[in-house]
Amino acid sequence: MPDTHAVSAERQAYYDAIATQDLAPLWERMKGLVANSPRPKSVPAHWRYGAIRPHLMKAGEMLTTEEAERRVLIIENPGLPGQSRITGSMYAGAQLLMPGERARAHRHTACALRFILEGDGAYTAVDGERTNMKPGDFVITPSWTWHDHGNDGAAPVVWLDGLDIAIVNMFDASFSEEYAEEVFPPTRPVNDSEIRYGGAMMPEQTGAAGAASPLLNYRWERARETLDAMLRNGPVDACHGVKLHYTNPRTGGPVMPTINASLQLLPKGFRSTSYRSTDGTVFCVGEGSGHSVVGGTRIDWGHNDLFVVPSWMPVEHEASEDAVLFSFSDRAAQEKLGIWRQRRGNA
Ligand code: 1HN
Repeated sequence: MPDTHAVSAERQAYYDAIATQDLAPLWERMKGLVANSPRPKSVPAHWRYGAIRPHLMKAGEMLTTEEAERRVLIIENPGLPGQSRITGSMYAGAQLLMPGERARAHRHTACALRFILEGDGAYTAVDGERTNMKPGDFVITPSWTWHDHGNDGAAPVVWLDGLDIAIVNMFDASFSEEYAEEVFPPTRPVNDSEIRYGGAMMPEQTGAAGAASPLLNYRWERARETLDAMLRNGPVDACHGVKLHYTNPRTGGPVMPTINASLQLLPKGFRSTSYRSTDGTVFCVGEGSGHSVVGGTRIDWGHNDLFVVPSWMPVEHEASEDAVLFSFSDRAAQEKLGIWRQRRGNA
């Protein structure tokens, strides 16, 4: 909060004088700079898939992917208007590829994730390896990898994009370039990384682990089965139900250096205990329905809806049928910086 106390004429003259030298008094600003606890500008927010989808389909009629490069509706937090952010640090968008369409090859320093919402005919290619994408699959595009998308199916394909653009821009470290051709030449067999890394075993290899996971696609089907078994076998966590973090198989750590992503199952009738953490989190409903209370705001969600829990706001979830929530946040970056905190319960 800016301090609004009255300032004497002498001090004001002093502040005006130092301002001409690009100097400012910390004692007037300290409280605004260093909060006692997080004061996120993002607010609890909810987007129904049924509200996004018609607008996205209209964009599908209005413009081609050649025109758009990526045909995406940015999902923007109402507390951060015009900033292309869904939380303080994360970008999110809903992307549409119509049958037969391509989205040309490019790369950038920001890393990206996809969570597939609808349609199963599309692929993403990352540095020459294609992976076919089905609803609920979680796909990564690590920093500075060439990537293009295509839809070879008969139906529109829609997915959620998440990127760490605001983090890269905070560091003024953004680079990007277009590939000379529309499609980056395939250099690996389709789904090669899934074959090598997707089975809880790893190829013999030398050399250090890279910054991001070598596995490009984490399948819905496998994760969903695991969640079911975890629910049957217990225990069920009071705050999270049963929850899996997508990990880099070479390190056990998060899939990409800045972003953590997870999938959790809330069984029908489950009511979670209050939870808060410093990573403002984007949720996408992979299955089922229920509601969450986010900092006192009730959000009633259904399949493919999105909602946001800003940093340090308490959240409680309740499932009206078995529900699966996908989520992502900047927790990976915060943990590296040693600043991530969580609080379980109301203590
Ligand atoms: C991007 O490269 C994609 O590759 C999607 O599909 C959304 C938003 C901002 C910057 C780059 C993609 C993006 C993006």
